[in-house]
Amino acid sequence: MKYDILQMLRDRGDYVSGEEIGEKFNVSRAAVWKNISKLKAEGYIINSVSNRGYLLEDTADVLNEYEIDYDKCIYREEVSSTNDVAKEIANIGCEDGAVVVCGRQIKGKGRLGREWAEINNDSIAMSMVLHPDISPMEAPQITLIAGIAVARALRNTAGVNACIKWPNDIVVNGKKICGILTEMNAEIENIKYVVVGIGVNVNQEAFEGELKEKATSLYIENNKRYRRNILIRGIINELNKIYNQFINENGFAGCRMDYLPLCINIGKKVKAIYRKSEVTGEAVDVNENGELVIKTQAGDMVNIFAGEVSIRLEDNRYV
Ligand code: BT5
Repeated sequence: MKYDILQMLRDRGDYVSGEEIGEKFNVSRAAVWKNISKLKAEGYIINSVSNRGYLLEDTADVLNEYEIDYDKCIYREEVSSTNDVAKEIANIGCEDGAVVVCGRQIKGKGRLGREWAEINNDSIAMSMVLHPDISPMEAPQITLIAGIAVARALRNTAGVNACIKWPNDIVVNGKKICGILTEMNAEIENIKYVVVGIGVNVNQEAFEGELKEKATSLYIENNKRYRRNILIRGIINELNKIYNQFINENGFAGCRMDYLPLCINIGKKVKAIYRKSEVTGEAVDVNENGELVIKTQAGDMVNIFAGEVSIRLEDNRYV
């Protein structure tokens, strides 16, 4: 009911009297008022003026399942990590493409036990559950295609020059705006499910500590606030599209041409660190398996399957 009233106010774009709303939904004016109060408690800004009724100020960045408008979305106000909630629902059994979104994330995870900064209704944490019929060896490719989806969604909805830093960072003007964490539940030959977790910096005005130098947000880039539900819908649409392409058109090989133009490593001097070994050279390709190909100074081609990659700057520093 409350969302029907919300839709009515949104469609009208002007004051609507409590009487008219009550008549439309066949409820008392007190019931209308109660529903309006619930909407206000969710964060919607609704002006009420006696004799005129209610007016929706449609500027609030409210996040809920109604706003995200995706039939396989689960919204939670607060979670430790959306990836953990997604794993819980995947363990019980859920559809391909189910998405968990939250308002606050208090124990966000990066790779290898690292942390993702706390989220407090100012940015996006979301996780999608997928059941790809691929080998566990190929699962890291899901991170790469998720990168394509996020970069495209940020370009289309916010107009930023989002690029992918292999394998899992989305960067704008050299700073990280999004990180992707792919986790899976698998047996040796067979994947039960994959969870793709995506964290996007949206409305943060500044970052503290080590993130000051490294991180950016859409607000910092464009000096403008964004509505998270629009970005989330954009990411879900792009992710579903590229995932279908991945499944139906030859895996990552069929998405590689979509990936390469977005990848900022290519042609740059890089240093790759995987476990304890280090390779330096020029990044020349991301091959059909999704591996970063580095040409060393000695002329050897080394394929990097996973790990950290830093890009060398003019002054010999790596970022
Ligand atoms: C990642 O790991 O970049 C993956 C981050 C995935 C976060 C999402 S949020 C939704 C879902 N639920 C989760 O619990 N996780 C996923 P990694 O490449 O290891 O990078 C982690 C590093 O990024 C940290 O050590 C920081 O240096 C940096 N970092 C942390 N928070 C950041 C932020 N908000 N913006 C930019 N950089 C950040």
